[in-house]
Amino acid sequence: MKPRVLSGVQPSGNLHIGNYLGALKNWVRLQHDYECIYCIVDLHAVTVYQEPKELLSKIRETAALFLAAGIDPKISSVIVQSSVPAHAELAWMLTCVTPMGWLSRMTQFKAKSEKQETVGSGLFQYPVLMAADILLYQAAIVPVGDDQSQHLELTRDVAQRFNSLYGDTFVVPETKLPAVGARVMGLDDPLKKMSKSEPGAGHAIALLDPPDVIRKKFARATTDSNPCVDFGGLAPGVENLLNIFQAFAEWPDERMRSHFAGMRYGELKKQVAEMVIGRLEPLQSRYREITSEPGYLDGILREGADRVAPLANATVDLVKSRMGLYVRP
Ligand code: ATP
Ligand code: LTN
Repeated sequence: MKPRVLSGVQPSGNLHIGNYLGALKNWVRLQHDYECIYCIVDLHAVTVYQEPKELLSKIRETAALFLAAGIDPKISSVIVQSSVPAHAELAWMLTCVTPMGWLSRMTQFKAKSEKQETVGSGLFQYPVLMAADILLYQAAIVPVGDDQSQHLELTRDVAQRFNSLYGDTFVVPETKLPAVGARVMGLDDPLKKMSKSEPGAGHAIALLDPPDVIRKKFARATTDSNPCVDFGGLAPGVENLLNIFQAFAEWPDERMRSHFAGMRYGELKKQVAEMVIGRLEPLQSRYREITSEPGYLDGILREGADRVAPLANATVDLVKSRMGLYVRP
């Protein structure tokens, strides 16, 4: 049996090249060597308010983008988190073994709760639900961007704590970060991670942005007051542009240096934009195909949920019996 991989993306806005380079691109590569489950984590998205009508269309859009990026539903399971109730069920049991102190150290909670007028307790519990997503399937590997490393450490701690309290139950998962593109920064502010929920029009390149919009956003990207690329002292904005290019082009460091050293920023921005446009073009045309076929997406999501539900239910029953809860005969 192949080891299992699980990962997820929130349907909380427009997916961007950070999501692609940090997560989706790696997911596609792992499909052939592992049994993969890729999840649209709608229950995570509602830890902050989402407009109901928009959320539903974002769930569908995110699923279509998974497929357009190259996730093959014949070999990988694509699921919507809330359609497999065992995620929420296991999350409750794990909540009971997770000390509040561990959760209050999470930097994402601190950052997100600062932006809210009232903070729902779901936002605090967010990493426990994420641990449940992973441990439910006994996943060995979790491919994510760098911002999720702390949540993954917590998942490992929760698994180990449960195993030591109740006996060996969970596989303790490993984090898998991409070599380049693990942390794509905002184009308007290269000190901030590119994020779906940042409002600025020039902040992120969405996967469905048309070529002209991509060119404009790169043309306006923040650099510094130098005229050209100097590898001896790269400004964060310039380093970010080079990283984006390298992650898409998959060029080695030496080629990057010899090609870009001394290049004027205007030309650098043009070349990065054309690289990104060229790489997104096949994804965008597959997206149009997928979304023009009525019923196709729902069929994939139903199949995915049907395929994984028995695995998920078996773990919930195992956890119940370990904890001494009643397991329905
Ligand atoms: P939100 O702003 O709603 O929190 P997000 O843009 O941070 O959204 P998530 O749904 O939280 O995106 O993340 C999905 C996946 O994309 C995760 O694996 C995450 O690590 C990765 N990811 C998100 N932003 C980046 C980024 N800027 N660079 C690299 N990877 C990223
Ligand atoms: N918290 C993650 C999304 C997420 C996830 C997961 C990632 C929810 N459940 C399980 C990997 C495995 C984020 O990207 N913000």
